[in-house]
Amino acid sequence: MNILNIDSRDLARRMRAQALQMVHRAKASHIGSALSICDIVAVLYGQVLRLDPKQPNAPQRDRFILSKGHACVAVYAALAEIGFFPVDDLLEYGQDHSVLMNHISHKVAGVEFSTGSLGHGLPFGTGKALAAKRSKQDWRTFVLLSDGELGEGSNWEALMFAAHHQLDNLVAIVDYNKLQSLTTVDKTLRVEPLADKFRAFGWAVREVDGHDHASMTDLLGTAPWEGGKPSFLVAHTTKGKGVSFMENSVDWHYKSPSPEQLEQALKELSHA
Ligand SMILES: Cc1ncc(C[n+]2csc(CCOP(=O)(O)OP(=O)(O)O)c2C)c(N)n1
Repeated sequence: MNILNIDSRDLARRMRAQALQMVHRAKASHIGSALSICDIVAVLYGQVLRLDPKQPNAPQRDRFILSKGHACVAVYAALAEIGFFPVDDLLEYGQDHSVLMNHISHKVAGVEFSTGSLGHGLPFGTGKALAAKRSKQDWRTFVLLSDGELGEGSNWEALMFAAHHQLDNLVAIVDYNKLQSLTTVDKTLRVEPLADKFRAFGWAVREVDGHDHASMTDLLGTAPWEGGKPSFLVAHTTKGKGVSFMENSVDWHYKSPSPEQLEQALKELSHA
């Protein structure tokens, strides 16, 4: 099974434009959360994951789980842009009876697991990684978490479990944008010292700029970094990345762009 080898920067640009239009059309929330992860998701789908859009359920595919399911438009856009389903279907996002629901749904081709209630992706991914080991399969599992999500205790059970079972076929990434829904992670429930915590739990840990495609391609493409240990990538990101008036602002956790704001955002992206 192949890596698609798609230009991830170009993919991320297309994903951002699609995500903005989807959220605007559906009058939905979470555009800041989606823009935060477009670069990470584009690197994964373009340069790292082994998959085939023509065979979404191929047994040898790598598994990707978006645990911060509220940011689903980034993943729906990526899946459509690389051919899992027609790009025109994105217009149905958030409409009545559409499978493209406002939190990620496994009814969509290419999606492994439905999330939205935070704290479920890593425990599920850990089970997947254990199943691959036990059945002697070489596919890998990647889980993308948010920083505020780490307040859910279920993650810390999974962190212990994965290290105990030496799941070096598991890669977790935290989208470390330092913001939650209404204020900073620091003011809500402090997670620092984050990298040291993961290390103390027995994981191999690396830190990266979560908008630097070359560094992320290198790191994610070469995991596991330490034999017998699961890998944790702390990706430092900006919530709302790519649209000046959305960057680093909690407003865009819930707000949906007006027609004028959409136009302005798309103009900025086209000049990026
Ligand atoms: C178990 C659970 N509690 C509360 C929520 C409501 N909720 C949605 S997003 C969010 C936090 C957003 O911050 P973060 O997790 O850091 O993600 P970001 O959007 O900043 O990437 C919360 C509390 C939820 N989805 N699941």
